[in-house]
Order: sequence, then structure tokens, then C-alpha cells
Amino acid sequence: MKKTTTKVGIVGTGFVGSSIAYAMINQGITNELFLIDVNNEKAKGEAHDLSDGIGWGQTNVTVFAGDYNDCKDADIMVITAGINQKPGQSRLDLVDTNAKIMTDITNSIMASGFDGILVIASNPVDVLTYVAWKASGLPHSRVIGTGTTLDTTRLKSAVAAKLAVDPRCVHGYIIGEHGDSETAVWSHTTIGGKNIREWDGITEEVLETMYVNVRDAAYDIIDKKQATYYGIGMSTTRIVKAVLNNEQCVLPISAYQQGEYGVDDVFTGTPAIVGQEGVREIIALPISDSEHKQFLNSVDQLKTTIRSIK
Ligand code: 6V0
Repeated sequence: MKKTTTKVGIVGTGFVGSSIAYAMINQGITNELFLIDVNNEKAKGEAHDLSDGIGWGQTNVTVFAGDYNDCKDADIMVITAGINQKPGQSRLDLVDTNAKIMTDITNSIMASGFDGILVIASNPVDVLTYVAWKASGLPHSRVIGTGTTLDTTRLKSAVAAKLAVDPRCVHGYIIGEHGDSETAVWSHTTIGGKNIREWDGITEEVLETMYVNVRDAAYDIIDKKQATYYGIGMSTTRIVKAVLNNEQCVLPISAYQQGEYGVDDVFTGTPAIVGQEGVREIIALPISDSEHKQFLNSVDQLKTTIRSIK
């Protein structure tokens, strides 16, 4: 009989993990949600607090603090554990500490007999998705990094504010590293089917300012409130929903590249079709030469970082 209930686990219940849990509960996308953290008291406290809201939620959700045995029959495991950026730190600065944490956690998840989809949010996310894939032994289609989903929704918001339209009506992507070398695909950014460069008030300077503000958004937010979490909470929830509902939806996730953009053996942000089997296929956008050059530079940085892991 087809399974009708869904079970999702989150490892790491800090700012990001608890924000993902909160967004998931509010959108009522799973029946069961369990939380794991090296600090078990924190996981228990978050589970209790989140459970207290279910009476006013969309749907009944069982929320509890679990352990790695609970991963065995989970549909999706989301990993958010690790250190976050401190003011002035780049995402790539976190790699050595977080690669070790990612390997340990992935090994523990897989030891349970887990046979679902991994969704990685910890930074540097493209590099750690590669690390998790290697450690898991899963097909690359079942390991998804949050990639540039957050950057892309930031781009939608920036364009929407400039043109006074709904962010959901802005179609475009940030691709490449979720980080300092990311690329805005202006050549395929449209609002109502009209390319952004054809809108009144849009100049190359305006586009560059929007790009820089999107790229540097995390630095700005971290300066002001020490961490970023609501945006990634909603972005990760969007990916989890696409998998659980078998949406075959196009999302700019970190996916394993096999030549689509002239690069291979790296996970990075590109639009891809996502459903219950994970990543069905990457969409190879016909990006401009300058966008492609920037994307290749981004991939070089990711590969160098992967090679540097101690
Ligand atoms: P946080 O609030 O410090 O939470 C991290 C949590 O991980 C803590 O509760 C730790 O106890 C836990 N933890 C650490 N090691 C382990 C372990 N071995 N097993 C289980 N739990 C462990 O950090 P925050 O939640 O702010 O950030 C988490 C990660 O998400 C960082 O790497 C961030 O850089 C990253 N982000 C990723 C984003 C994205 O777009 N992908 C966006 C924002 C942050």
C-alpha cells in the first residue's frame, strides 16, 4: 500500500533548524517532524515549544526530539548543524569545522538504514552537499543542497521592490556558489514575460547594485542581528515540500553537475526539477557569455575549497 504519512527529521536545532521547523509546521507539510541536536536539551526545548502551537496550526503534526534511530523510515533528513558565520567571516571560512560535522552526521543518519532524500543547508552549502553525498553513498539525485534558493528569493524581493510588483511574479535565478562568487542570471530574469532590461528605470548600474545587495545580504543581516534564518527557513521548506508532494517543480538548488554548464563533479546552484526522487534533471539555461564566465569562476572556487578540506 502506498505510504500516506510523511516523516521529516532536522539535524541541528539552532537558528536555522528551528526556523525551518517553524516554517514547516506553519505550512502543514508533514505529519511527523523530529529534531536532533548534539545539545539534546535544545532539541527537546524546541520540540516542546513548536508542539505548543499545533493547536492553532494548519494540520496535526507530531513534533519530538529524536535520535538517529528515528532516521530509518524518514522521507527526508535536513542537515543544518555546524558553526555559522561571524561578522566579517565568509561562508568558505567555515569549511574545515563543518565538513567534519557533516561527515559525522551523515554517517550516523546512514547507519540507521535511512533510504530517503538528504537536504543540506549548513555552509558552505555547495561544498558540504558534496561532502554529504560522498559520505552517504546515496545517488547524487537524492542529495540536495539549498543552493541559491535563498539568494534567488532575495533577488525576487529586490526586483519586486524596484518595480513595485509581487516578488512571486519575478522569474529569474541566482546560480553558482551560495556565496561571494554567485551569478545573477539577468539575461533570463523576466517579469510578466518581459526581460528586466526592458523595464523603465533599469540600467546596468541598477542591476549591479541589486546584485551586490543580494550577494552581500547575509553580511548585512549578520552585522545587525548575528545570524540569518527566516529566509533560509522558508527556502528549505519550499524544497522539502517539492519532494514530499512530488511537485516536479523547478528550484535553484545545489545539484550535482554533469556537464550541463560545461562543469562536472561539483554541486552548485542551478535550476533543477525536484520531486519525490530528488533531482530529476538540471535545467541548462542558455546563459550569456559573461554570466557563464562568472559561473565558471564560482565553480573553480568551490572545487578549490573541496580539495582544501583537511
Ligand atoms: P546555530 O544557531 O549555531 O545552530 C547550529 C546547531 O548545530 C546548534 O544547535 C548546535 O548544537 C548544532 N550542532 C553542532 N554540531 C552538531 C552535531 N555534530 N550534531 C548535531 N548537532 C550539532 O547556527 P545556525 O542555525 O545559525 O546556522 C547553521 C548553519 O546554517 C551554518 O553553517 C550557517 O552558515 C548555515 N546557513 C545556511 C544558509 C543557507 O542559505 N544555506 C543560510 C543561513 C545559515
